[in-house]
Amino acid sequence: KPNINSNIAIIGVPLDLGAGTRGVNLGPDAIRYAGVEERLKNIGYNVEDLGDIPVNRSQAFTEPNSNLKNLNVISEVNSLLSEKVFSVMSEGKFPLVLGGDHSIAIGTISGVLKYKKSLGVIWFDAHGDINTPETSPSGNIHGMPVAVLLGLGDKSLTKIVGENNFLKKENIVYIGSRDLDSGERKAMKEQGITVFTMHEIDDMGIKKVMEEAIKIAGDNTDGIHVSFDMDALDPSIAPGTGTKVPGGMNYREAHYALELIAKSEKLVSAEFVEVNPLLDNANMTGKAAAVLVGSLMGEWLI
Ligand code: Z70
Ligand code: MN
Ligand code: MN
Ligand code: MN
Repeated sequence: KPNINSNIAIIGVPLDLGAGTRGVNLGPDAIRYAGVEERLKNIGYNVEDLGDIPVNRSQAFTEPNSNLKNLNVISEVNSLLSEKVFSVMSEGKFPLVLGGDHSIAIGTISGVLKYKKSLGVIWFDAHGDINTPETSPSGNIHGMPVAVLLGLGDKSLTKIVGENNFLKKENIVYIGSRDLDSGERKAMKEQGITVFTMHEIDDMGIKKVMEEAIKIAGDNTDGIHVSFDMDALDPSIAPGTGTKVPGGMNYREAHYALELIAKSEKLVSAEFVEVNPLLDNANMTGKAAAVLVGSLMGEWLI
């Protein structure tokens, strides 16, 4: 297997308060029941499941018309997650975070950034997740984590990342985009962020796209983090997600993309998010996530 940290710590984050649709809080268990821990052990990893970050739902839905819905609970969960990820990395372990809605990337990636100052991020998603409270059409914070990680947005979220700790715009790359808000397109253009939409995957092929993405995230950085939103996949193979967008990555493209990241030997952390068992078909999407984790960790590089 490729040279990836052989000690994995699984962290579940049963948070759905950043999404507009309920149910991704059930995602961590759906991926667990799909056998992710067994799979990793079979490849040869030492795996320990640290359980879930607590989510206090009694404080939720107090301001339904806010442009930062459930900000208080989401800030609290992400602060706890950030500390947990940092402590896991400090102990020499690989954090594998299971979501949950994509707002948890604020906690995961800020935690990794405390340990790896210059981090590259590969963001698989149909969406841009780079809205600010000013540009967001929904007020759903899962549409905002990239902005927060770059230092834009509400102070109570950017402070979790920390003033001198923000992600650098030249170190993030998107793959699979096909549903971007106009404010997001503007932000991406202004910041000069590399975006491989489905057009580039069709045009260049997934191999060439990944070679360039791995260069952007991996050259001159301390490692690569993979943030994988299950809606990057075509809804026909991942129906259990809240914001389905047709024309996504197919099964083999996704597996091959993650295998190339494994092969780069630069992977330091990962998260799989937006699995919604309430919208799924017999845990198809939870299983897809568990199998994709295997590919990312080098299951087929033998
Ligand atoms: C839209 C918004 C979104 C999912 C991200 C969608 C956000 N851009 N939805 N991931 N599943 O509300 O900001
Ligand atoms: Mn949404
Ligand atoms: Mn997302
Ligand atoms: Mn998405």
